[in-house]
Order: sequence, then structure tokens, then C-alpha cells
Amino acid sequence: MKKILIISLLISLFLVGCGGEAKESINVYNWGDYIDREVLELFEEEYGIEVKYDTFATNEDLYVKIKQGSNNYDVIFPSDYMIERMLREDLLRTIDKNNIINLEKIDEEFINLDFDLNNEYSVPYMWGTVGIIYNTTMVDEEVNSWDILWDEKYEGQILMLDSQRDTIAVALKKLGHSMNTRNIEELEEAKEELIKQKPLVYAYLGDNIKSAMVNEEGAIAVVWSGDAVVMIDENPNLNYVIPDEGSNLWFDSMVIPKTTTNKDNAEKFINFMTRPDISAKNAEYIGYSSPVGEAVRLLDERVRDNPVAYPSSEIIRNTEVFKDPYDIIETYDRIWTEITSHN
Ligand code: N2P
Repeated sequence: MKKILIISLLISLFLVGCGGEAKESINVYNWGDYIDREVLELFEEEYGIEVKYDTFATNEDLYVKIKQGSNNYDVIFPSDYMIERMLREDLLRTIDKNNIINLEKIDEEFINLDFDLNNEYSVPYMWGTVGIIYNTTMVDEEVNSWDILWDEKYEGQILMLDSQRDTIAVALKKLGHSMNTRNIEELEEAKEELIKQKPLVYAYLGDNIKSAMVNEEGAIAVVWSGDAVVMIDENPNLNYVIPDEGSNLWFDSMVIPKTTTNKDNAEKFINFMTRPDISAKNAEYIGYSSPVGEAVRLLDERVRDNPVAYPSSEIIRNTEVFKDPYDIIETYDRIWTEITSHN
């Protein structure tokens, strides 16, 4: 007993020595290259809450981590269909809207979406599209179809996303199928198409697709719109298009895993990220599109009027939002393994 008292006395002395109470913290798990680190510093300064920040590469990677439950994340950033899955599997906490007053700053078109009808669990972070980026000095033709990714002329110069849902979706769209098909034959057809394409593909990449395209290691790549903004900024030979067959429109939101022990701080963080000045600063840095109207108005005109990040309604009409393939997830996993392991 005495020993315990002495130890706690020593701990308190140590904390006082460090200048007060132990610092509060929060564990944030986001996509790679998807935040302006200065925004995290601003949060830490304003709230005195330290942000422990970690990143993932795809929705599927995030899902595995959260499903395992052996983590201590307080805020995570899944996309639409993955929120749908996590809700179906009861992996998320509801948010207290009184603590997220900036929710009302979100533009109408980004709230109450299908995957969370009343925004009981999720607060929009960024949104975007999937498209083709190509180097105009290496590709001397009009790019308007996913077909170009299968053109032998570009053998060894094609970069694909190392992301099962996005890449299978591209093949489905090329074949004229819905990205949300539940027809196994169509999915098998997409698999064959991607296997056929493999000899032409330089690599399946994640965030490093940006440096590869900027350094002209590839001629054509499948990318997310915000990354395209950053790439074109760094190499003006690059151009981004959404093929005529249509593409994917996605919404990434902030949600709180069921396992959090820090819901109050999580909500403070989510509210902070949604504040117009913060969302604007963040969007300007990462290239992605903010769902906060006031934030968009704060952006530099050059950024705000950039159709790569803020496409026309005509383009948007020709997109599909992913639905969770909840009863055929194993088929997706199997198909992806068969594609990536094929040589
Ligand atoms: C940025 C992450 C993009 C998120 N590297 C696409 N949903």
C-alpha cells in the first residue's frame, strides 16, 4: 500500500514537473496524403488535445482494422459504401449533433445521403471522382474512354490504382456494366478484362501514383480527382478526364468507431475539421473538394473554378456512387486476389 502511495506521489510530481496534467489526446486514422498537417497543429493549439495520426491506403484496409477491433481510433474516414457496411455491422457510434454545430455548414447535396440518411453517424469530409490522368506529351490523342487503359500502344506506361473496388469498377464501366452490379458473370468478365490488361500495366500503386506521374514514369493513370489537382499543379503536362462511359462519385466522411474511449474529443475534432476556414485551408492543400459551401467560397478562384475538383453537373449526372456489395464481398476479395496474383 505504502509503495503504491509513493509511486502515485512520484507520478504526480513528474506530471507537475512536466507542467501540469497529462495531455489529452485523440487517435485519428485517415487516408494517406489527405490532410494539411498544419490543420492538426491548429487543432492541438486550440484545444490542447494532441492528435496521434495514422494512415491507411484503401477502404478495405480500414475495414479490416476496424472489424478486428484491436485499435484505439477515435475518428476514421471511410467512403460512402464502407460507412454503409460499418453501419450494417454495428461498428460505429452515433454523433451528438449539438457538439457538431458546423454540420449546418455542409452543403445540402452532401447531407442525408443514402449511406447515412439523417447523418446520425457521419460528417462529410471531402468528395471527388475517379478519372484518368494522362501526360499530353506522351498521349497524342483525345482521351474520352476507359478503353485507352487497354491500348497496347501504352504498354508499360499504364498505372492502375491498388484498390480493389476502384479498379474493378473501372473494368465494369469499360464493359458497359454498372459499378454496382451484383451479377457474378459481369464481375467475372471484369476480372478477365483486368487480367488481360496486366501485361500493359507498369504497376498498381497507391499514393505513390502521384510522384510516378509527376516524374513522367507513366503516360496514363487511374486517379482520384484531388490527387489529380496536386499532380497537374506540379506537372502542367498532365490532364484529367472523366471518361464518357461515366465514373464513380465518392464521399468520404468522418465517423467514430464503436470502440472509442474518447467520444467528446472525437466530436471536437470533427467539428473543427468542418469549420469553414479550416476546411478551406485543408482543401486548398490536399487538392480535394470540400463539402462546406463557405469553405469553397474562401478558396482561391483558381482552385474553386477548377473543374477537376468541382466538375459540372453534367459530369456528376454521369456518375455512380458505390453501394456496399455486402453479400458478395468474398467474390470481390477472390476476384481481386486472382487479378493481383496472376502473372
Ligand atoms: C488521398 C485519399 C483519397 C481518398 N490519397 C479517396 N476516397
